Amino acid sequence: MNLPYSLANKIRLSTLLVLILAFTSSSSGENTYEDTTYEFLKREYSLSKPYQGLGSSSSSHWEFMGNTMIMPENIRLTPDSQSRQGAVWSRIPCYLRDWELRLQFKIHGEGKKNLNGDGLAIWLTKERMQIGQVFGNTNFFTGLGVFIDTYPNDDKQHERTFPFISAMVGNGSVAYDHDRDGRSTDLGGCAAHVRNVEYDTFLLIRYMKNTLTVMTDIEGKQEWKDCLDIPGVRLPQGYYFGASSATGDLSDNHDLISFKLYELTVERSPEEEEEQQEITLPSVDYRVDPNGNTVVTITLHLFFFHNILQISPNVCILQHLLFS
Ligand SMILES: *[C@@H]1O[C@H](CO)[C@@H](O)[C@H](O)[C@H]1NC(C)=O
Ligand SMILES: [Ca+2]
Repeated sequence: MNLPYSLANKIRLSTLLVLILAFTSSSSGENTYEDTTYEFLKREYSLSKPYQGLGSSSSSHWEFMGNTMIMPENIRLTPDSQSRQGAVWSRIPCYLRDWELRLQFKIHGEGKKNLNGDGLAIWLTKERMQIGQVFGNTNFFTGLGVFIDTYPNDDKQHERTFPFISAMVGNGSVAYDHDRDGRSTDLGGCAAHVRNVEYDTFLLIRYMKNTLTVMTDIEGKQEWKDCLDIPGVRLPQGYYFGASSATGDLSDNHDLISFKLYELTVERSPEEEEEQQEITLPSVDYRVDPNGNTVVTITLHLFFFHNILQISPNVCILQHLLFS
């Protein structure tokens, strides 16, 4: 090849960036994470069999509403019948800075593919215990919503496969557009075949140092697979965890099996401490372009760049590939 020197260099640099992204995205999550954090299960924010912390007495840590039924093996947010809505909400506001939620759920029903709905949502919001149009919760919410959307309402473009997992940060004045599956507000996501599967299905939501990470374990392989990773997510303290679900003309059983919240211990600089205090309204530093996610992708390149030095085996492979 007879490329001008600077162009060749540019190509080499972008190859490097692409490779860095490829290597780090497959391994950085677990590697850097396990070295720097400690996990503690927070029982007051968790739910597991036989769901004793869930009830209508004010001493219980969780409350339920709508069509929710507490069964021996799961919490059924909706049964497989039309126009049902159910939710569970923590009574205790969350003041944890860094946390990880591991959720076991099961979505199943009689309907054939894409003749089922509507899905399940996980929340960390200012509002709680309000029935509404967003998977059984109120619209114009303030905080984080992670959606397992099982029905394509806006399927004209066919560019997404459903079920589709996405996330949104609301500030109270932005609507989730249900008819468009939240496309104008989502921060990205992934297709996830979670419905009517034989094996156990899990979702992981991690909020650590203002980065929101969502992973799935839905293929029966006992391993986490990346779904989305968004830096610069700012969530105030004192919001409530919840899970909700709704059916419409189409339906499914939406079962919550466990909701386990872990506190993560992360070292912070005094500046980072101060920054956290100042957050009063949820926001995201980098908005996703509705036609693609270039903005976030570029940010991820830079975000991961300094981490590469910690992953020495990968650096050796990179050097081998680029300079041999
Ligand atoms: C809420 O978010 C929207 C969209 O990001 C933004 O246009 C609006 O200014 C925000 N509202 C406040 C009060 O910050
Ligand atoms: Ca939908």
